[in-house]
Amino acid sequence: MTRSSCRGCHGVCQLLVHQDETGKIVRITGDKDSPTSKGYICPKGARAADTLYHPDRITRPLLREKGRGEGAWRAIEWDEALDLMESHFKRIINEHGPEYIAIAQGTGRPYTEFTPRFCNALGSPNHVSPAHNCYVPRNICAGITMGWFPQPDIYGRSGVMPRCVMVFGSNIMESGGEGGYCGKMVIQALKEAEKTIIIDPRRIKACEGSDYHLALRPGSECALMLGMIHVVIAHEAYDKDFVENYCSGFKELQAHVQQFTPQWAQEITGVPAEMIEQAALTFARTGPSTLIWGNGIDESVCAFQTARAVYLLLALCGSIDVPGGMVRWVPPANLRPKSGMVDHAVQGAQFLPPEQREKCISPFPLCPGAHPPSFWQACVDGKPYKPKAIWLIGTNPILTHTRGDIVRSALRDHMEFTVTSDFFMTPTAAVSDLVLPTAHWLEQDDIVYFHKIWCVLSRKKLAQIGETRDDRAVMLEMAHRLGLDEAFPWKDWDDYMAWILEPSGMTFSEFAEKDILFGDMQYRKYEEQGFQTPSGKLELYSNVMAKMGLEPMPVYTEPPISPVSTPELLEEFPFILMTGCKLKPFFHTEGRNIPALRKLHPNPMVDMNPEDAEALGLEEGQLVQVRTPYGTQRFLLHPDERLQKGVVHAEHAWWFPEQEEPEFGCFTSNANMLFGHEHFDTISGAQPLKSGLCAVQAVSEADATAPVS
Ligand SMILES: Nc1nc2c(c(=O)[nH]1)N[C@H]1C(S)=C(S)[C@@H](COP(=O)(O)OP(=O)(O)OC[C@H]3O[C@@H](n4cnc5c(=O)[nH]c(N)nc54)[C@H](O)[C@@H]3O)O[C@H]1N2
Ligand SMILES: Nc1nc2c(c(=O)[nH]1)N[C@H]1C(S)=C(S)[C@@H](COP(=O)(O)OP(=O)(O)OC[C@H]3O[C@@H](n4cnc5c(=O)[nH]c(N)nc54)[C@H](O)[C@@H]3O)O[C@H]1N2
Ligand code: SF4
Ligand SMILES: [Mo]
Repeated sequence: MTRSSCRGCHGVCQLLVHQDETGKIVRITGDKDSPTSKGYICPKGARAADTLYHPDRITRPLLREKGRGEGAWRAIEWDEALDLMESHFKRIINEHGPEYIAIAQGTGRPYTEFTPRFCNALGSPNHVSPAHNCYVPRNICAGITMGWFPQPDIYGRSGVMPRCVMVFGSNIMESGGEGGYCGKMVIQALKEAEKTIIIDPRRIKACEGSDYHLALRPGSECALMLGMIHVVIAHEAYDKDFVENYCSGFKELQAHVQQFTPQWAQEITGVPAEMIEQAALTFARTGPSTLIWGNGIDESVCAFQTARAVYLLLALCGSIDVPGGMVRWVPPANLRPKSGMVDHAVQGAQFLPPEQREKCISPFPLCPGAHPPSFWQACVDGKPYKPKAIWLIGTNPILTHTRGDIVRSALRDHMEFTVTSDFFMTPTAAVSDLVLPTAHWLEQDDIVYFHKIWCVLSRKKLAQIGETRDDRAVMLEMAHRLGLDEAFPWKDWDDYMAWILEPSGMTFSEFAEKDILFGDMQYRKYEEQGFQTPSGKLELYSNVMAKMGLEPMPVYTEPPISPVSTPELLEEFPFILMTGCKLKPFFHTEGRNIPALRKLHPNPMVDMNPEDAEALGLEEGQLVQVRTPYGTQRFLLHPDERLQKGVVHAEHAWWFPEQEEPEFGCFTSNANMLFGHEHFDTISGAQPLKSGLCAVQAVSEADATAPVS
């Protein structure tokens, strides 16, 4: 039995991996001695070996033999695959320039520490990822507002737990882990808190026993925050010492929010003014207060300003860098940083020449990397230019990005060379030229650092299936072949890990023995260091944004397709549509081909309030179509009491590995085909994936023969 750390989601759980005498992994269980997860394990973690040993796993590099998407593959040697990539990449760099090669990645997975660095070192600004819709705008916003990204102090390592916990647009306590926090630990923090405030259109599990559930209208988060800030200032409930000494722009904020009364917020959000007032005062007066937040905030045209408003509320409430509040973790000493959150240089922006940065395909000033919808469009129509090659590492954008049809056309019909690194033949891999077999976390030695900066965990290689390779080892080798040695001076993956550990004097096996390392936490670091902003203070009024010509004070933007913005659509599309709330058995598109997981959730579902379903004459399990101004997709109906009336939720990331290559049914129940490419957050490029309008209708008898799975 070996203690390792899981990467079935954003990872944080320490697990026990049990092997038989031949070394085969036979069972994976939770580790009750783990300080990060205290014995928790979810179905994805428990079934990790089902992915590892899956008969459909790609175990050798595969080269396309016929046209793209025709399903004809030939296994080749790694050297041949790497030669091919090297020659295409070199040719494109010479003929067109490095910006014509894009590196795409998915959400935070082990490769994340090298993908942006590789892209920057290559000289390409076109790093493509779902980050504009997830997490990173909050991170950039934090950088601008205070210089670092505050994290919830919910593990009690200081001896202090939060007295008030706010959960805002996040459901990780139900779905798994996120950002380095295990769902179980969030539940624990909610249990221990005196007061809990849940802000979510759905009555999620966290609402059970909570003090306040603010069931706002999807997309109206920023209005709610502005109303709460108004209350905290009007009642002088803010932390005067912190505001006076460590914040700048209070007068401007006070004047700005005067208009945003709880009554004003009630009209927009649908949350009663009195509840807004009480929740705001509770959050301010029951310190230390902390926050768990998520995609409910990110996937909106107001994502950036909502994040700004949240930081201002946290600052006013004195939550910043105090025990039990929202803190900046001190990473373990004597390890070189592996996270861009500790040292920006890790991401390698210093290797990208400024003139190359200018060529990034993104019309948005603070979009992280290339803006995916704009990037895929550019591949098809050549505006501003037409990228020629892409290396997709751990992403399935035909399903997870909007308009998979454009993504697919970009890959299949327009690129000169495409390579995908994955475990399986996915709808995205299926239209590539070359597919590289990727090592699973059970096949990796790792110093697990990415999100969990408050601790570092070890991961041990316990298996090797076929010729799979760690993405990072492959990027290292490609970097050497392309002469990117300045950014990648390490000989190989082991050499890199030895370099990370070097200041500690430990070898990898000595580190692996320890399993976990903690940082030596200090709080209120701003007292000595100030904040890393132009004024040296936490900027309630953002000088950086003002200088960029952006609104320096948070303002609310109504969702572009909503009962308020487009009342003329209501007759045809009477429901508010949220998409992609995370499902426990799956990690985005992963898990549909794991029988033990699929059994837990066999079909793509659309959830709606039971009264709405009844009014439409729809029943549990019935095949329905969800229609928006942009498309129609099919799901099975699930009457769900957690949803307020008038709001519908369609699951994302559905494909059917049991169906035929190359599509694997990726366009029948694809929630991302229900959106257009017109509406974005003007600052970050985020998309309103949780606040559209739709109709839900029964599929006619004749049509119902086309099943979803
Ligand atoms: N409508 C809607 N769309 C959404 C969302 C939503 O809420 N609504 N959520 C969005 C969010 S938050 C995100 S982060 C994105 C996620 O988007 P992606 O990260 O693109 O998610 P996946 O589609 O699961 O793609 C991951 C692929 O990589 C493979 N893979 C897994 N681990 C590794 C690895 O270590 N290396 C390699 N090479 N391959 C690996 C998997 O088999 C899978 O095929 O989706 C977004 N899409
Ligand atoms: N099991 C599992 N775990 C995962 C993932 C997975 O795919 N599966 N994905 C991982 C990734 S990449 C991410 S980013 C995280 C995301 O995890 P979460 O942040 O929890 O994301 P979601 O489940 O998409 O949405 C969270 C909540 O937002 C609410 N919501 C929807 N619209 C709105 C709105 O307009 N306003 C507000 N305030 N709330 C709204 C939804 O009802 C939902 O309860 O999960 C990670 N963990
Ligand atoms: S919550 Fe995430 S890290 Fe924990 S066991 Fe499940 S997949 Fe693994
Ligand atoms: Mo995400």
